[in-house]
Amino acid sequence: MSKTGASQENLSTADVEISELIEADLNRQNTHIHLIASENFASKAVMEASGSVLTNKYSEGVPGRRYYEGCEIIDQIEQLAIDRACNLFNAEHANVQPHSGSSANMAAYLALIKPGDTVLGMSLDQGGHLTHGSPVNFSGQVYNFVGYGLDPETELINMENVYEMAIEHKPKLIVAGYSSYSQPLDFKRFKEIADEVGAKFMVDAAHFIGLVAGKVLDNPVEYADVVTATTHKALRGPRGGLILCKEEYAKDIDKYTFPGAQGGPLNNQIAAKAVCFKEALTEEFQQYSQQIVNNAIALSDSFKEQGLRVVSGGTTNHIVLVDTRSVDDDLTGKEAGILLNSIGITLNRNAIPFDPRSPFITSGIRMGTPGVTTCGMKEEELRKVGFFITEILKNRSDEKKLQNLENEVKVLAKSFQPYG
Ligand code: DSN
Repeated sequence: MSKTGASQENLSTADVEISELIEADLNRQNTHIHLIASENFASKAVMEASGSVLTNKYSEGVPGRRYYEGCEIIDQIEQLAIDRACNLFNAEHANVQPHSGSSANMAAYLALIKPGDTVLGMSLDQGGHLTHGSPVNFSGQVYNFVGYGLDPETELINMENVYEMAIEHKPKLIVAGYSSYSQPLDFKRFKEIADEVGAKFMVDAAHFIGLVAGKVLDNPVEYADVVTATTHKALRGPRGGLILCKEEYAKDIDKYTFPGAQGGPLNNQIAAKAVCFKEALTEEFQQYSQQIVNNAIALSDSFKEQGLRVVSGGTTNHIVLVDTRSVDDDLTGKEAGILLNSIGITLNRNAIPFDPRSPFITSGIRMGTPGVTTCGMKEEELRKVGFFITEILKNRSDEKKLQNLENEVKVLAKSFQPYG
């Protein structure tokens, strides 16, 4: 039995290379401090469902209306996942089939707008996501995206600016949501603006849906026509996507998920999503979600106390974005990320708003607290992590100091292993 709880009995003889590489990544997960904001550690129950025999079944269609025979059990599993998702998010309808957040966004766009339509979304370089109109993504090629960003002074979304852009560009759809923004979204105001210009309103909640499930952030389902999400970030489920919507969009969302954007659903992942929704319906999950935010605030405060600049002035969710130029002008996000990973702290380089460097180099590092919170870290540990990161970056030419810091990072990581 592997330490993951999944049997490697067959794999270790059938495919030694893959088996050993899985064990190697388990070791990496157990020996680093993980601060990638979009990652988390799924429970063994979730992983058992994900690694189950359900991977063998085709079930194109929706529960009760399939193109394949033999879906009686799959129907029950998918219906359970749908019912739990609706219950968890107080949604009128859920589609649990999207393979990813990008597939979910593709299906939502197909259901809500036509190719060539104008969409107002947050620019990638200001904190949005690739699927919010980046020219290298289908979204930017198929639709006419116009990007709103942050106020250069406050580094906050300026709703007056969103309003002016909506009046000017008359979008058919307004998208709220981010992959690196740490402040609240004013769903009510977004919806008012969408109504005034005759646009539909969609929220891409992939990053923060777990905090919505944990009742720490406002629920966008109350305001948006469609909410898309992933299940593997703060929600702590398997890799996958999810769409929640008002009943009037249910048929179109189902139709444009399959056959519009995808073929057969991944039934093993759908079962694992159902398990994750059950876990997220507990009081323990609400405490976990609150701890994620408390931990992010502690990390952000620790950076500020040590003189580093936290973008947007701090955090109110799970994300902390630091301007690496506040360590020194020459330090790039790329250099910082690579160095920190070599010492045992894994995070990602990230563009900061108005970043003069390219997206591959950047002037920022993005951190998130869902993973370390799953591992049991609290505010005290996050302040320590903030201290380690700052010291590593400030002393990056001092081999001796770096070696001492690496030893301290290892000790801390060992006490908070995801699968120890
Ligand atoms: N690329 C993911 C992230 O890291 O935020 C979102 O899809």
